[in-house]
Amino acid sequence: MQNNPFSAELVDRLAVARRVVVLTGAGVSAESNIPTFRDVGGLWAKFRPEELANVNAFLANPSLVQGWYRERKRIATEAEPNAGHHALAGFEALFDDFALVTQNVDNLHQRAGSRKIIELHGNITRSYCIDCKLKHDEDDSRTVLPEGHASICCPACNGLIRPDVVWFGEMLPAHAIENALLAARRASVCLSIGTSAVVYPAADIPLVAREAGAYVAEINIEPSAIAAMLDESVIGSSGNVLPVLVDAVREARRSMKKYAT
Ligand code: BV8
Ligand code: ZN
Repeated sequence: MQNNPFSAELVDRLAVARRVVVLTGAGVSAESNIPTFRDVGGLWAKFRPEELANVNAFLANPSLVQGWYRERKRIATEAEPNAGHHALAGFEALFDDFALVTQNVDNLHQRAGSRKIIELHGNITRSYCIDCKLKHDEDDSRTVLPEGHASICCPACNGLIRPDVVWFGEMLPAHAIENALLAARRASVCLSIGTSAVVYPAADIPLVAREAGAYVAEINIEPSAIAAMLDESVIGSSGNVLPVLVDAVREARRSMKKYAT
């Protein structure tokens, strides 16, 4: 095996696996020029999480938080999925039972064609009214900016519009975390890709998978907070490593078939 950053064991395990769970974080979108959260120059560089990504900050200064998300939504919409997103979209077809559990809200996995996605922290392309829960599309011409208000309000009840993302201190959507943990418990291989693994309960996913007997590898440009608890730490960027890993698994399956006949 040429000098791949990942082990032959990881390829072999993926080649025979039927159930795979993948957890992704902001690092997967870094090569699409979407700033990560905690890397130098990341989203939190200007603001701290407690300043923006929580409901109290939103209620205290709705136009600041709405503006921050509007800017992030613009960046995400203008960005393109990268080779790592596309490799993961191709990956799901290789397994009977595959779950792409993402912390990312940028919609790039969806745009790359992944279908078996579990959105742990929501999706920045969706918004809703905090009072009547009416779904809101930013381009909605009925959007009202009441006189003297700098924040976007609901055309139906004048309530504040918020992004459909999970803020700190908020529960994750019950179906999302339940399905993610189910997938982790039954997986034979788990990949944790582009996440610092500091946010919970998302960071539990690889640990639950390992606890249940899965082989767990992370792909990151540097070891994450949980690297020492995993079976393998692959150092490399997801846009480079993932296409090579998917090809290696396909190749391993081809040779297994050849020798099986
Ligand atoms: C909750 C959405 C019940 C909004 C986000 C247990 C223990 C400790 C703390 C807690 C706990 N349970 C709850 C908490 C509190 C809190 C928490 O985890 N705090 C942390 C900071 C300590 N969790 C919560 O509040 C969660 N809610 O549990 O409810 C509850 C409530 C109150 C009290 C108890 C229980 C809700 C968490 C969700 C918060 N929302 N985002 C938005 O996007 O604005 S979190 C935010 O961080 C994003 O979703 C992001 O995805 C997530 C994780 O960050 P990463 O994706 O990992 O990104 P990061 O920049 O950190 O790392 C990037 C990585 O990529 C790096 O490792 C880098 O090396 C790597 N990388 C860079 N380039 C590349 C690369 N890798 C590969 N290739 C590259 N090219
Ligand atoms: Zn409303």
